[in-house]
Amino acid sequence: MRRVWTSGAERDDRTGTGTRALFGETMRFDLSDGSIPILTTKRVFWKPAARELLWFLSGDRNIRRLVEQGVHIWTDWPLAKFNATSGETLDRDAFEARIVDDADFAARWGDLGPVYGAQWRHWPRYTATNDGLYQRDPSGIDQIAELVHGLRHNPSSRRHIFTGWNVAELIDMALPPCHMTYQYFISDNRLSSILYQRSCDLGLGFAFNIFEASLLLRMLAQQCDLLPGEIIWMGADCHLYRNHAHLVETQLARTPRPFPRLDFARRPADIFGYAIEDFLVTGYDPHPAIAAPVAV
Ligand code: DHF
Ligand code: TMP
Repeated sequence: MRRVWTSGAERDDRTGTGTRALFGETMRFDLSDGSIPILTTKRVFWKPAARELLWFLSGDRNIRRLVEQGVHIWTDWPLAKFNATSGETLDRDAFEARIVDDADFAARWGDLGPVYGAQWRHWPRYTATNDGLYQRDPSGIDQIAELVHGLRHNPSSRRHIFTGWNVAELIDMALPPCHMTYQYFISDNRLSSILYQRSCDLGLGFAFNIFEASLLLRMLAQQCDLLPGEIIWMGADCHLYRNHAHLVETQLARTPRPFPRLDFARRPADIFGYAIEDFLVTGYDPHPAIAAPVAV
């Protein structure tokens, strides 16, 4: 954050907010001691982040299940679309109440398009029919199930990858995936991962992204009887929004504390069987939370 803030290039951006950015940055975190990177220079609400990961893994693409659980992080994008195109105007609370109370309204306005969960679990596949046409297989390819199968049965593979970057469907997504490609590597019975993130909001999104990628690594390791290794985060456009000066300067003035540790309450039957109660985070003693506006 310090390097981006002091030496990043000033850039205009899609949201009109403006950023300072560096391109091509790497961070490495050693997870082998059971620690988990939840930032300590501000309180990170790790439960909403864990709920987001579980929502991705369920294959869902509608904000309704998130909103029902009190997770508001995806509401602003469908809300902006609603206010711009429906002829009605609602504030955030009223929009979320309609999403929860009215299933038809949620189906119409809460859908984000074929984002993360849809691609992770149901990447579209087309099969040839007898008349030489192609027909869409409605369930698609389950990249996560295939990943687990590959980690278990072909540990030395160099193809342990899943991605949300479905070029043909980007146009239908509320936002093209930011944390877009995950790759895994097994050595000495330890599972490591690289996350490639094309665009990173270091003030808000990053804290969620690095925690969720680490949590997923730990879940995969548990399911495949592996130990946790290292997580390597690779960010392309790494930026701080100009209106996050207060957040940045406050975080930079604080001294980081040790990361907490993560344990599991049980071992679920498969990678899709985890619930929020299974994640036991201990020793998390962060500095206070810092509110900051999200650029929509
Ligand atoms: N757009 C931008 N500009 N930045 C993002 O980080 C971002 N992230 C998205 C979608 N679009 C985005 C999805 N993930 C928050 C965190 C993650 C997230 C979206 C928003 C967020 O607002 N976090 C606040 C509040 C957390 C809470 O309410 O629980 C934070 O202080 O961490
Ligand atoms: P972009 O699509 O124009 O790159 O805008 C997406 C913004 O959201 C950008 O600031 C990066 C940020 N972001 C994250 O940092 N992490 C995330 O998980 C998501 C969804 C978005």
